Amino acid sequence: MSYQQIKYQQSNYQQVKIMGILNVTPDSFSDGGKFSHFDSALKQVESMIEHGVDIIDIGGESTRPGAVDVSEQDELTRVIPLLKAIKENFTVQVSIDTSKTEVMEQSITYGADIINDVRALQNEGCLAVLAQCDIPVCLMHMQGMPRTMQTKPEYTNIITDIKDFFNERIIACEDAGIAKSRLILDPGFGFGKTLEQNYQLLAQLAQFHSIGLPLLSGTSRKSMIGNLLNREVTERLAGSVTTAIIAMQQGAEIIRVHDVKETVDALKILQAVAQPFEE
Ligand code: 9MG
Repeated sequence: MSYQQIKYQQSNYQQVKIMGILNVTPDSFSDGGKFSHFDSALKQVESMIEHGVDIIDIGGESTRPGAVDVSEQDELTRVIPLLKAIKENFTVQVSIDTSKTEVMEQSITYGADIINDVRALQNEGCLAVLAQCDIPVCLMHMQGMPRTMQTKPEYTNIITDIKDFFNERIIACEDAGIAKSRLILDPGFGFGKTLEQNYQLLAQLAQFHSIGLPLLSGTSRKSMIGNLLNREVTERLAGSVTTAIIAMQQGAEIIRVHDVKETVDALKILQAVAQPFEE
């Protein structure tokens, strides 16, 4: 089903969850490292909760195009104290955006609710770590690696290529002892995709429902918005909310965003028009 074919979505959008982004890297691409300090990060969490966030996604490694690798120790230092503080002070769900086994292990120990891995558990040891617990895990598609992924992304058919990747990762998870029911799939907007490919993916996101797992969509403030609209990162709110709405209409269940308040407002409007009305 393509976006053009969707007239009235069956969903009433009650299942949609908003995931708020909390980057704790000095070079986080759209907040310029503003929340790299502990106290301001906690204030940001408080504000996102006030505005209706469901999940906070903490990331200690920048995955923006061209980003350099971060050491395990640096990532642990950025992520774990914050995870502990959120768990001590709030009841919100916390997702940890990491591809490192040690960060996954410690995060699980300190109460992480979801592991969000942009490398889809392909790093050595990750499958085994996740097999030892029972929390959900998001498997994201990426062509290449962050340093080089935008060089020349190529697909035979972007939808079927990504579906093949998901099916291969689902089998790898099941073989390692991770139940399929724990998995969330994410096509990875901006991760090894051209501008046109990103919009093709967004238009056809609903195609991935045939795999039978929840979908996560993350377009917030990305270049696919900035390059189409010719907008700097600080001017991408309208584009971010619009792409979030389209993802929800395509049935995505988790929407990863910077602008929680505005996205929650948009979701409430979708929910209101999805209510049955008397004729
Ligand atoms: C960490 N991160 C950055 N962008 C992302 C996206 O689109 N999806 C997921 N799951 N994680 C992302």
